[in-house]
Amino acid sequence: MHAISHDLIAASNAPLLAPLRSDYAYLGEQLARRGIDIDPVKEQLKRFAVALPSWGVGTGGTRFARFPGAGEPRHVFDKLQDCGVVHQLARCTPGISLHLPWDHCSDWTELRGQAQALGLYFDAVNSNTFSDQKDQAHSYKFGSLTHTDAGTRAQAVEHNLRVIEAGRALGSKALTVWIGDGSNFPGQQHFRRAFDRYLESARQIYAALPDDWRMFLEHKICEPAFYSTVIQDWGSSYLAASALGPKAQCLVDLGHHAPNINIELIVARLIAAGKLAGFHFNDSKYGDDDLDAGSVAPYRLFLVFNELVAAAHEGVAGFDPAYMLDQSHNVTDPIESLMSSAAQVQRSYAQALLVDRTALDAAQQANDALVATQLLKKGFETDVTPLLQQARLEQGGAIDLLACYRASGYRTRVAAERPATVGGGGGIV
Ligand code: PSV
Ligand code: MN
Repeated sequence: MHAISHDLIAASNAPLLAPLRSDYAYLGEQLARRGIDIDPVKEQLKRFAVALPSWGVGTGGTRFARFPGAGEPRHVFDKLQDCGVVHQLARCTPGISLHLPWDHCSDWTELRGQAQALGLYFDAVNSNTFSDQKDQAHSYKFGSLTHTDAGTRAQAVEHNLRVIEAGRALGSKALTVWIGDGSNFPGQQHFRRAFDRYLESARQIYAALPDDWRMFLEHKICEPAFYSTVIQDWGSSYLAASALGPKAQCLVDLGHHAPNINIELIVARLIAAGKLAGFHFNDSKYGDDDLDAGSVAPYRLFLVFNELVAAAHEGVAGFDPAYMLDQSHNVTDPIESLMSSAAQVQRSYAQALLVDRTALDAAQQANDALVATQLLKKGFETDVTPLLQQARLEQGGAIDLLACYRASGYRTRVAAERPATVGGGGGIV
């Protein structure tokens, strides 16, 4: 069932075992000097999981072009198989987040069974009302849940209800709603009325949530609407989530903010308000670039995790964020990007776990800015690679993700079975 043989993983790990043993022991020694026991940190890392976006295993694109890679997944079962490879080697990505109707499937039970056989489960389900589907009665060109036309809004609500149904069959526990609704011209949209229409639609979706589900509201400052969006920032998201009720929370996609915004501060605010749903991890230089997590600004990712670890450490009530990657892979093999991004997110978590919280509290209390900031740097600058590798090894994963994956020849193998899709229409999705 598993796409990569255990023998191959073992063969790839074999020459790295002795060096890892000594690197892990040395890191253990260094941490012990800081009063940190390495093994419990490793156990925490083993419990860490970040979900994979089903759309992330296909090559992305830009509005200019898409350059498809070899052996791209043809349907949701192929996507599952690729996600299975990522998890087999990285051992921290057991959840998959589907997007409907992109991942349409006629038999959810079969899909669920297939996922289980690969050791995977279904994380939050996402509803797509930002593009038109074949045969749909009303167009989303001018919006979906907030459209001026009641029939279009009803169609978008109905779609979300169907996504919840699919999610129930799959065992998901959350619905993520991101809408592209907004405007391209000043004056095009009545801001307050559009937000009211959003609430009216969202309430109907909220009412259909099973008791043990959450609804994740994802904000985004712009794109595809470039003048205004209805749920443009965490403030709008928070207002909506508060109006809806306790099951509604705010999802933070790292690429969906104004440049230079202090994301970790937003995260802290949402935690304090009990409204942090979770994350879509990716990285950016300019806008919603959807680059690999931590590839541009790893310190920012660490600072986000610093807030998360602090909240867990302080036992903030109800704190239970969902972690997911949301990236677009234009020039890399998506499996390689997803594996390394998952490890990067896990790395930030590990670094944040190493921050001396007692000393940080004291430095903050004493207004010792330099010591406080150095305490964070100490966590960030610790090379936690042996910790990540040892955690993966003990769970049956690969010490060197990239080398093992490339040695497996997986991409070449599936390329023979999956004909390349023709590149044509652009469009980042
Ligand atoms: C929108 O940019 C977004 O971040 C949302 O999460 C979508 O569901 C996803 O990307 C895919 O387009
Ligand atoms: Mn997103």
